[in-house]
Amino acid sequence: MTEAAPTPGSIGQQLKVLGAEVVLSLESVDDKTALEALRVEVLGKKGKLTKILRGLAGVAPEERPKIGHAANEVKAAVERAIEDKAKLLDQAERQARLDRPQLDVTLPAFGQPHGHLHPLAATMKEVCDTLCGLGFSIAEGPEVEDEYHNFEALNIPQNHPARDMQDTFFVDGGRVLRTHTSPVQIRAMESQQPPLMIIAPGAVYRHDDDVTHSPMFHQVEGLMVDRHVTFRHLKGVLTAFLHRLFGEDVSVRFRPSYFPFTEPSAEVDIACVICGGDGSGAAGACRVCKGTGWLEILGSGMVHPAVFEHVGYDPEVYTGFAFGIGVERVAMLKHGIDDIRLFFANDLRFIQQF
Ligand code: 2NL
Repeated sequence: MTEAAPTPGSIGQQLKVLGAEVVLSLESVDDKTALEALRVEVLGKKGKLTKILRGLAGVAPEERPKIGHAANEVKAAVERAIEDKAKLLDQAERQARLDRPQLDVTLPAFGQPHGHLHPLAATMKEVCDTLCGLGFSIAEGPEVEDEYHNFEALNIPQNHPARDMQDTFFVDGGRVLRTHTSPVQIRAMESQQPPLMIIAPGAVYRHDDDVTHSPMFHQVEGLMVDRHVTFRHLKGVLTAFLHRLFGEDVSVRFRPSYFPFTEPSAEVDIACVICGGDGSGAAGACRVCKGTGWLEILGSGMVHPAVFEHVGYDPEVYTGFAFGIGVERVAMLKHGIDDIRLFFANDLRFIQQF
């Protein structure tokens, strides 16, 4: 069967049908993508309109202008309809945006993230708060000291190894970075008479740098001076201090020791906070106390009479005890940290764990 030759009538009919189809299709188009697809389907190079107009070839030449005119009208009408629809879609989209719930600027803001104390600052505060609770007051002094207050007044003689270049940072003019906070206590005794019950917290400096030593670290020293202060006061106060800091159940022991500025001197141990004093860990000996069951936590002693002479206290009238505790060491033992440098690297992955 051969196809009937196209007639002007049938092409005109097809154009009309196409126009009606577009009007109908537009009703169900509800976004820009579908609209563009429809435009291409009708007006595109390979679209329905082009396909219909191919039939013009078989139409008598004198009839062609009429059909061409009709085709242009349909094309213009379709373009207009699509343009109108696009405008409608834009409008609807804007309205939808306006209808969406608005930002309520009266709502309360999100809270600011809270920081927290550095583990060293927290340990320092705990140590100082505990000692203040036992009656000590805080004293402060310079970090750059003269050799007299850092060494001489503490009965550390000129040729003592502690004064060595290897341990001490020397500044110009015979001054040093304080190697302990004892000079703060020397200055306190120089400026006031007993009774005295002070602690000296702060940064100190020693020429030392490895896993357990930092060139700058922190110390809290304590000093109690009055008539009739004895070694029993030292033992009682330091035991109470350690029980408050590490728990009332922790065992405390005093071992004989030596410091130039105290006589007699004692080092104080507590039962290991990690293994509880039995010396064993997951794989053999406890990592922290090395299997001894004990941790050295502070140094102490009765103030040497030569120190009292230097500050003008009569050693026949006054006695006193003193002690020193390392803040980094306490923090490391408490948290099981094995490298002191972690405290000073400012790596948030470390700091935020506390
Ligand atoms: C330690 C040892 C100690 C002192 C510090 C002191 C201060 C004065 C007079 C006498 Cl003004 N003594 N301080 C006494 C004994 C030990 O510290 O191992 N610290 C971490």
